[in-house]
Amino acid sequence: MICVLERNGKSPVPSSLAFGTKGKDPVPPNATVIFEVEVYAVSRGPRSMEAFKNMDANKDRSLTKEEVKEYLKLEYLRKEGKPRDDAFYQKIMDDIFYKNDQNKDGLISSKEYNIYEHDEL
Ligand SMILES: [Ca+2]
Ligand SMILES: [Ca+2]
Repeated sequence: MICVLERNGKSPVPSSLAFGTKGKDPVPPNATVIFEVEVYAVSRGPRSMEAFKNMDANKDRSLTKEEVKEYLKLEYLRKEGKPRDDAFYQKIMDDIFYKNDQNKDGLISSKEYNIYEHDEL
């Protein structure tokens, strides 16, 4: 099991920790393997009011599901240069609401968002 500490970008892994002296097709022996790490969700990035404001398109200090989803779409398009399918954003958005929408009114207020500011997410 390789623990990748770097969240973003590429993490070089020495051959001793990767496929070793034998290699593993298509990795040649003693190769240093670059694992590309996918960023799972915007919600796992640094949380700040900055991000909240970016998501809050109409500036009413609460996030609707549509606002969060639109933000995810833009973020992934920016990062990956191509859109994902709708179900992908839906899943992340559901997860964000599950964790943040404490009173389950379908909106994330700035207060609800801040409660989890110290969360590892
Ligand atoms: Ca809003
Ligand atoms: Ca709420």
